[in-house]
Amino acid sequence: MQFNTDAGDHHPQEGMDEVLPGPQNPTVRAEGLRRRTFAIISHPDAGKTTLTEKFLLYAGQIDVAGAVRGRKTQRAVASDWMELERERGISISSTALSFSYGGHVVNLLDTPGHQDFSEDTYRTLAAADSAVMVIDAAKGIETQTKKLFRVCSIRGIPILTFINKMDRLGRDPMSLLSEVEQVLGIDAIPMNWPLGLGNEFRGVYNRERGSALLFQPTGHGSAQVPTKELDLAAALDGGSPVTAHRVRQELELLDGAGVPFDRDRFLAGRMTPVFFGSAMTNFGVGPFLDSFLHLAPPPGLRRCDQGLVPPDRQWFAGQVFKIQANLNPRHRDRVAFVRVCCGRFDPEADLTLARTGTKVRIKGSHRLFAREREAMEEAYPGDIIGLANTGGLRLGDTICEGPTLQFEALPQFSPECFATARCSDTKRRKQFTDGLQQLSDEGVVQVFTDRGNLREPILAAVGELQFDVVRFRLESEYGVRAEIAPLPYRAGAWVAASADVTTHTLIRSMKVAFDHLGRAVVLAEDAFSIRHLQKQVPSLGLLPFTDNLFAPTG
Ligand SMILES: Nc1nc2c(ncn2[C@@H]2O[C@H](COP(=O)(O)OP(=O)(O)OP(=O)(O)O)[C@@H](O)[C@H]2O)c(=O)[nH]1
Ligand SMILES: [Mg+2]
Repeated sequence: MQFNTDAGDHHPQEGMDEVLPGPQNPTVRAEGLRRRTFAIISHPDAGKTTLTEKFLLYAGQIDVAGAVRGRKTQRAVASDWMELERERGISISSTALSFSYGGHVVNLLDTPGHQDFSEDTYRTLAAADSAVMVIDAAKGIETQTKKLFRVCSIRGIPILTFINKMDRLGRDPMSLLSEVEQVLGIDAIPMNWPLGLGNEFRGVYNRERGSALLFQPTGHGSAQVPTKELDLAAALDGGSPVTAHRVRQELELLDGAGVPFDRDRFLAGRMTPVFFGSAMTNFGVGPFLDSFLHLAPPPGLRRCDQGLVPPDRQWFAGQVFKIQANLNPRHRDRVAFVRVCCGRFDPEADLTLARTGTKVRIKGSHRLFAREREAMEEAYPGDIIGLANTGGLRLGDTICEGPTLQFEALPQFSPECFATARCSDTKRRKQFTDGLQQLSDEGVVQVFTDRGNLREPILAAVGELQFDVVRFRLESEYGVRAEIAPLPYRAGAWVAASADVTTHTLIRSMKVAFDHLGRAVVLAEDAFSIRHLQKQVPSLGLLPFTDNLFAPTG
């Protein structure tokens, strides 16, 4: 997959940096300031879901944390709720968890790390005000981390770094810090420092407070760890002399380097505060959560087609960043996840869908906690609302009160994997079609029609694993067995509306298909063939599929 990471693409248009005029509301401002809305991101397997789970444990939201690759007797992970996720122990779809903690309303978004699901991760990042980047201490900065980091930095999303798995012998903490600085090109400021590594990891030293926290292991990290606060000398006394010597040297070196933490630089995405810990054993999770709430920004200005929208604007506006059906088997419905960008959300208010100018009727608004939900009668900037049964809403849509505005479009990636889908049971054709329509609305796959073979639609996805998700979800949610057979295409292009592609002889091995609006697309085995056809038959007006991280609204 290719990314357009050229920061030049993101230059705001003239006049786009002006803050929209209009009434502002002090209650909305105060409520917004209490919100912390963030995404947990990283390369696969760094421990995002484990850390999410432990945040919930420390925030008192769950009593016992389940292991990600859970044993049957343990409570299953709250955030990986999909059957397929539990089966494979990976996150497939992002999850929203809202809860109150320490006077804050926390909206946590756990994202999948695998690149086949990265479109979902990127859409979710568009709903976050900050990000927690999890790094596996043994692996350092991995490819997916780099890509995610770049998007955060282009979007100006502040990042906090959690170096995880310190309970295992990993890389040297100093070298991890310099890797963050070198590879990501920002200052990395350790807020705490590990006391011992691997088996000897016993606590962290808080550099700001000048005191150490020592942890005591508990069974499988399912409960909060008992913690003792000591001064450094006392904390080091209990461990090995070698560790004590090493820690003192490292702390001296860090103090000598003398780069202080600078909140403005952090908020501008040019500095990341770094925390060490182990999500599995809970070491360092509690202090990290507390520092996170203290450091992470509340909702800020959001860019729309008319300028920057302040969060405390009187009128509500929000954006759909995720759609998911069958979140919970008890309510087999379709939920649109809306991020409140400004104003107070009231389900009874007069709301407009900006794309069409039509009214939106709210049939159920919920606070989400993974697959669980509860009715939500009001929401403020930063909140994530789950709107049930919203057939008319699409990914990226803005709904608003007062004068119509539209938020920046969500990122879109070009599909690089294609396959045909066949319904094995002709009696369940309707469920097959409905299921595919839903998965297409969710952005899992795109569905094209092959007019020469109407029974076998063509699926297009960013990564192969999405086809497994389609097969699995068709069966578990729609009761349909589908056969999905790979096609050799790797690239595609839209055909200009006026051109009649069927009258042109296509290069061998290309295919014409049609999207849900009846627009023609050409599929080919590589991007080269598309470019060749573009040159040969310019009248087709081919528009190749591309990644679009910052598509203009509209
Ligand atoms: N030793 C050790 N293992 C950990 C720690 N945190 C997570 N793990 C393990 O790492 C594996 C991956 O953890 P997850 O939390 O599923 O990772 P993830 O980042 O959510 O993975 P994806 O969502 O699939 O990208 C699991 O086997 C965890 O038990 C840790 O602090 N120490
Ligand atoms: Mg996960």
